Amino acid sequence: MSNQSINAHRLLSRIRELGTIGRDEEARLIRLAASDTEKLGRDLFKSWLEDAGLEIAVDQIGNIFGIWRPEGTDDQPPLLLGSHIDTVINAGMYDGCYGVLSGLEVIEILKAEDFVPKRPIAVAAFTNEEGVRYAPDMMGSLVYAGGLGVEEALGTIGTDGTVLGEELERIGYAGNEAPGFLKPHAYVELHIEQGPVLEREGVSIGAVENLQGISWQKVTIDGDANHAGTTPMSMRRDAGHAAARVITFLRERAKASNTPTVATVGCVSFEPNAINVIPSRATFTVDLRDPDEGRLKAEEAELATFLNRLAEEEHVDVSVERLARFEPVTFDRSIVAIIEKAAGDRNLSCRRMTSGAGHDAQMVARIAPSAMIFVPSVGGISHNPKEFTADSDLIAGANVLLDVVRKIAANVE
Ligand code: HGY
Ligand code: MN
Ligand code: MN
Repeated sequence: MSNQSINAHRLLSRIRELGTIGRDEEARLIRLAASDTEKLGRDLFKSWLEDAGLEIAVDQIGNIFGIWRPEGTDDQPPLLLGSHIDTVINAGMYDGCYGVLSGLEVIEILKAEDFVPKRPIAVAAFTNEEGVRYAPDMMGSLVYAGGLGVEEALGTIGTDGTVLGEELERIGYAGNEAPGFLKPHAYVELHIEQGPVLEREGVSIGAVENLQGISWQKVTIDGDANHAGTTPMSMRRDAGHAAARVITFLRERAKASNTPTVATVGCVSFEPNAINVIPSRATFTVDLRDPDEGRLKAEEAELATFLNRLAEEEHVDVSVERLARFEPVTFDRSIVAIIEKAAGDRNLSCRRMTSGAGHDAQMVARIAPSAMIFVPSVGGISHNPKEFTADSDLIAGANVLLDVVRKIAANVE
């Protein structure tokens, strides 16, 4: 067992410092991809990469890499660590940032001691993991893994009408490196669980062996605006009511199923959005997830059938736009085993698990053996300012990452 540990004070203070960047007047944390506030977070992360003496590279989709290339390792592909520093709206301060800053911390610790890796070690902050402003989510790592063309990604129109490529230019993170310029030997991502499992079972470390499939769609329902007072119920083409039926359909189906299927409608808007006008248009998003691809496909088909029936019954027009679709991913068994052993060597309880959330690791897994390490989320809360992980768990997770990196980087098999 290694007796070396990370510098807990440095890691925790960086997590807290980055957590102050991008707070609005109500102190809500909002660092949406390629926004002014995210630029400030990127600048801070880059300054820490510079302080650590790492080579810095930014690719054309704005992914930031800090690379440690010890003498004589250049003929080997790097071990890659990382996650993301963009956030959702009114976010917690650990989601993504914990993995990026722990990756940097591990590199700094190994660099400072006489550890000589057999390969370079790098840490990445991937662009637009959250997908809140520009869909799909995990976009930067998807482009990096060759799953989406960089020009197509840069041309993405945001929920605010901006163009991603122009925003990256504007904030100074439209890099020169071609996506995938740095092909990794392997990828390990440390992340908070964002769910209730580890805390409920009193387990310190999650060795994540797979990640569920994700289906994002935008649904637009068109009816007729009409007077709320004069229009008899039988004469209405009420887009708002039709949308409400879909939301209820999705929730009741997911709740009634005895499978891990989850369904969420996170965004809803009505037009003209006036108290005394029957909505002419309803626009909303549908997030469906399931660890089983067959079930996920079946849920999508059930929704499509319901929407057709709804159009008939409510005399409305329904259109659907695909925003994201990722199949379930299985991570690398040998890295999962290394994670389990590293946890055991530190006398930390550990269990294998599935990730309910999407992560950059699911994209990097397309081009290199990848796996994830989870630490507990208090109350299973995330994507919420109440998101919290105890310092002791944050430190334990980063120490497991340190040992996993030491193990993988010490060999060239
Ligand atoms: O949607 C997700 O699961 C991730 O937070 N982007
Ligand atoms: Mn995340
Ligand atoms: Mn997230």
